[in-house]
Parts: sequence; C-alpha cells; structure tokens
Amino acid sequence: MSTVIEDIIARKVFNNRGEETIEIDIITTSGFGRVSAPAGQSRGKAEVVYYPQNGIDQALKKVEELIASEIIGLDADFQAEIDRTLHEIDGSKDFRIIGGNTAFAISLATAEAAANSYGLLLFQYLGGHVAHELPYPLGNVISGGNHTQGKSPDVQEFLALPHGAESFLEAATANAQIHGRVGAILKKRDKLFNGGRSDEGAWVANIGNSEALESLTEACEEVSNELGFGCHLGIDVAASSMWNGKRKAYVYQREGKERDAGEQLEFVLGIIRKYNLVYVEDPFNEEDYESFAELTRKTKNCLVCGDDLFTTNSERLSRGIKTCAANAVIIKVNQVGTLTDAWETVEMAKRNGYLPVMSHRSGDTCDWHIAHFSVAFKCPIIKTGVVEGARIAKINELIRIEEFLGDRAKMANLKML
Ligand code: 2PG
Ligand code: MG
Repeated sequence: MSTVIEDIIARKVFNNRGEETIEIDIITTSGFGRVSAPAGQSRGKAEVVYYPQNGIDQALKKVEELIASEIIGLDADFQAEIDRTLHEIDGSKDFRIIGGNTAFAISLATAEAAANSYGLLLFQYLGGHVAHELPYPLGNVISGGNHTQGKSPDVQEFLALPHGAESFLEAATANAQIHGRVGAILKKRDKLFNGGRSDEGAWVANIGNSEALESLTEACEEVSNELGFGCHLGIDVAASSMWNGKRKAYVYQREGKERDAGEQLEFVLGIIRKYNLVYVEDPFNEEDYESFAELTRKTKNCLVCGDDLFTTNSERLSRGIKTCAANAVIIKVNQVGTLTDAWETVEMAKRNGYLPVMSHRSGDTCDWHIAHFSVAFKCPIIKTGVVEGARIAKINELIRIEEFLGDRAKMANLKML
C-alpha cells in the first residue's frame, strides 16, 4: 500500500446548469480519487476566483504545465502539504492564477485517493473512529431571488429542517414528503403553477414571501404530525443580492418595497417569530456585521448563519466571532479553495460555539464528497437540497454512510433548537 501520487488528470465536465466545470483524477500507487467542482450563482464577494482569466481551458493547461510536476511524487496522506503547495504554486491571495476550483478539485481528490489507498471511506479517513454522527438535512423546498427568473418570492430559499428525526433516513424522508406536499399546495395557490423547479430542485411559483412561508408551514405541520417528530422552517435571505449600496436599502422587487437596515431587521425578526424559524442565513448584506449581531442578540432558538458574510474564510469568521455577528457558519469548500482552509474554519467555528453547516452550491454535480465531510467534520447540519440529481447524490451517500455505521450511527446534537 502506498499513498504516493503517481498521476493527475484534469478534464472538463458539466454541472447541473450545463456550465463547464473542472474534474480532477488523482492516482496514487494503490488508490484513486475523482472530484468535480461546483459553482455558486449568488456568490460572496470574498470567495476565491474560480478560474484563471481565460477560463477552464487555461486551468486545464495549468494543471498540465505547472501543477502536475509539483504534485506528482508528493504523498497524498499529507493533505496540509498538498494544500500548501497549491497556495505556493498560485502565489495570489484568492487563487486567481490556477483557479480556486482547480485547487478545490485537486485538494479533495487527493484526500479521496489517500482514503482509497488505505481501503477506507473518506469520512473514516478524515474523521477517524469518532466520526459517527449524521447531520440533519436542511432542504430547499421553494426557490426565489437570484435562483429564479421571472416571478417568484424575493427571499432566495425556503428551507425545511426535520430536526426531530431519529435517523438520517427518517429526516430525508420527511424532507421529500414536505417537498411533495408543498408542490400540491402551490398548485392550489398559483393557478399558473406548472411544476417548475430551480437548479436546486426547489419549486418556483408566482407567489410572495408570505405565501411561500405559509405553504411551507402547512406542509411541515402535516408531515410532522404524520411522522411524529418536529420539522421546522428556515430561510436563506441571500440579502447581498438585494442590497443596493447607493440607496442603502434592500430592494424587494416583487413586493415593490425597499427596506433600510433597521426595517430589514424588523422584517426578519417578524418572520422568525411568526413562522417559528429555526434557521436564518444571510439576513443582511455581506459587510453588515453589526446588523447580524443585533439580530443574533434579539433571537433565541434560531440559528443566524453567515454564508456570503464569512465565505468559509477564517479571517472573516474571526471578525464575526469578535463582533458576535452570528451563531452558525456555512461551509462551502470551494469558497475558500482547499480542504485544509475549510477545515481550519470549521475548527475555529466549533471552538467558538458557532455551528458549522456543510453546504452544496446551486450549480453542482453528482459529486458526493460533502456528504463525507459533514460526518468527518462533525457538522450538525448539511444544506444540500431535497430533490434533483446533484442533491440526491449527496443525500443517498449519507443514507449509505448511516447504513455502514450501523449501531454506531447517531444523529448530531441539535438540542439548541
Ligand atoms: C447559497 C447557495 C446554495 P449559491 O446561497 O447558500 O444554496 O447558493 O451556490 O448560488 O451561492
Ligand atoms: Mg446562502
């Protein structure tokens, strides 16, 4: 058995939007890893740059001409060394030379190849014997905002969290049922509803924020009663996409309304209370740490989560911790580039009482690696949609991990809700 890297292959494949993306194979003496990169639609400004200036073709060329000779011969077992080497080859602060998605796919494929060389599953290799907790799936049921075109709610995501479930399979079942139920409710509410869905498989309908929240509440209550455990609601406001810096206001296009930071705070607090939300992501624009902190202070039993605010970046998270801006952080490895960087952010979050939420991107592939990261990094929640191929790939992998763990499997601790 050897974990020495013998070859690296880069190719162009497609994500669920039909956009080109990079896929990397890492071959060690006795193992193999393959990873393809996702892409965000509503991206945080502090995310790394996905590809070099001339796009994916240039990234593929860089792998061949610049990266392969530096990576081949290294030991896939030394993740930190691989990731440091990627930073050194790139030399910039945001991976603009080789591309953040290039770094992402190499970094993750290396971990997978090392795990494979040892005959281990990725979550076992990364998390060891203490990795036996399954995350709760936070599922996108209704889409709006930048994730849709045409008429839809202004808020980007209306989410279900079946936090009373006793197993991952039960939780995934609840989300699938809630999704189906909401589809039927929307058919009644929107006469023109034709079953349209977004990239993430969530419903797209000609309704406003309140109707979306009411439809989801109804479905969650029905499914909670039938299955006998609690399912609550969350939202991703993705407020940076609504923020107009010149007008200093959040522009709610559908509603035909503008809200300044104070009005936004009242609006979000109002829906948290009315609909018993247990999760609110990016309620303010990505530079407004103060408003985040005020909301966090004023809420109880609700996760206030930073996505664009933190971009999985430990420096930004550290500023959030100092200012008490939130109590949860989205972890999207491709926002920051490498596994080591993302891991550092997760560890910092946990040390400071922030709940790490592992997450997909709206543009994604059937790559399932984040399912393993959520277990290995002990993230109590994974945000990865409910239906649609790229989402189901991750959900089904978690079902397999749960089965593999058998009696040792247990759900993560979400008692704070
Ligand atoms: C988000 C994500 C995923 P995107 O805002 O949380 O749902 O969207 O990948 O487009 O950034
Ligand atoms: Mg988000």
